[in-house]
Amino acid sequence: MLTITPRQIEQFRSDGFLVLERFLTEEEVESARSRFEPLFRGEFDTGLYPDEWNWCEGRDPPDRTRQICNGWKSDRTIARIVLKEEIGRACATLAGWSGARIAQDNVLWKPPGAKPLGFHQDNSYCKWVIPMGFTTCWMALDETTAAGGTIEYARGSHLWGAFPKIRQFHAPQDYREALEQAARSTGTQIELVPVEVPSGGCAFHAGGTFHGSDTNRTQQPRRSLVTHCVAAEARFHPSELSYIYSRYRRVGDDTMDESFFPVLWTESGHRTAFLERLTSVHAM
Ligand SMILES: O=C(O)CCC(=O)C(=O)O
Repeated sequence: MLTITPRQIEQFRSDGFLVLERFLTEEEVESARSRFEPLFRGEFDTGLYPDEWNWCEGRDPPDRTRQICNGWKSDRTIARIVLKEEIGRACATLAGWSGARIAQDNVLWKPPGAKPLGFHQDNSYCKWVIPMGFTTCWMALDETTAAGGTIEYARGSHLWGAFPKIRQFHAPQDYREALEQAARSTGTQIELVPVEVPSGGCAFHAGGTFHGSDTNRTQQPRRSLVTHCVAAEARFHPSELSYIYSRYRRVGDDTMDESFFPVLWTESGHRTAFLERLTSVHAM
């Protein structure tokens, strides 16, 4: 069971992130890794497409970081990990929320030689939600190193203010461009922290924390799973749209349906009922 201490909360609030060496079990790591090849080939065990499928074998250049968003809808093994109650509890505790629901997951695969993901703030992609703001759990499925293109955080950058979406997310020429512009405009020094953890380790980050990742210059793949949470009571913004996620909004109703944005944990004991069935080992 993951316990977040008051000291870790304090560290998260001052740095904008918190790194934990151990989170997933070996069995969870192995089972998740075994789903990457089928998923990116388009073998979806629930029969449903994910919300975003940014890299497909045979369609996209091999030197790109491969990404699927909301893989939980397509694959029960991924669901079992990214929808963990502990993730919801930890994100809510760090953010100071009374509960957390998932807005989006990421299945990320950076093979040897694959190019960077540009530095960005997650919150610039969260305008469609009220209250606006992600808190994220990033999980390593391989041992991560700076040379292997692990995620990097700019310490304290969640306190710099809000910046727009970046020009190019996948394989930009200069992956630090937006970070450097933001630091210049606020007159701040950049302190980069690469997350180097064993497989099964994790890091939590605030929605305002600048992060990105460089080319994988090793011979090992770098695979990660990510859960982006919003507050459990979050609703759709009445006018700001996400061209993908606002499609789940019903006419005249701003509630976020738990079928698509399940509640992972609340302090009053609520967790979306279907998660137990979806994520039980027997359902796989
Ligand atoms: O793993 C990476 O390279 C970046 C992941 C990311 O952008 C995120 O977790 O929000």
